Amino acid sequence: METTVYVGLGSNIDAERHLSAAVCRLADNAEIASTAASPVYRTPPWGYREQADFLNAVLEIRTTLAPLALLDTLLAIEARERRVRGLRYGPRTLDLDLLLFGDRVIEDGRLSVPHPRLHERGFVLVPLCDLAPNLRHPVLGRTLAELLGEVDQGGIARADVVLPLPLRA
Ligand code: GSY
Repeated sequence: METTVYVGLGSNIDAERHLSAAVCRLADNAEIASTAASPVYRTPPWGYREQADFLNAVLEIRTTLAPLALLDTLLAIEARERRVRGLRYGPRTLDLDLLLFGDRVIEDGRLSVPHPRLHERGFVLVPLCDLAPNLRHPVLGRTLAELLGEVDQGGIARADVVLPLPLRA
């Protein structure tokens, strides 16, 4: 069974290269298909402010992978892009966040879906709403467009970056 999943991408170290690499690596996976991508946004850092702006985007994928198998796939892609888990909110080559997995609510030791901070972050909601503004948050029951109306979107702007899509028809 295929599930529609939304994955957040973020980077503030050689960001264009790492986001593009993430899209290509996902395309290499036979269990991930039919992908759409949001525009890429330049966003001010959230949390620790003394660092470079991020590039953020969201991918819509369809997958036959189970949630934890998809999580492992995302972690493996982060690792290939030399992601080092240092300062909690510090600079990073690549962050791949599993935002929504169909309408599933998952609380596993390793994985919380919907992503627990999805509804607080403009850098997630702006690109997510480009793809699915009318989707309802499975826990909060509000549409993503409604949630976007309540967050700070200051400093978020379209970046002149195009991700290497489409992946696979
Ligand atoms: O959680 C993703 C990593 N991250 C980001 C990000 O992707 N974008 C912005 N703007 N700020 C961030 N802070 C962290 S941590």
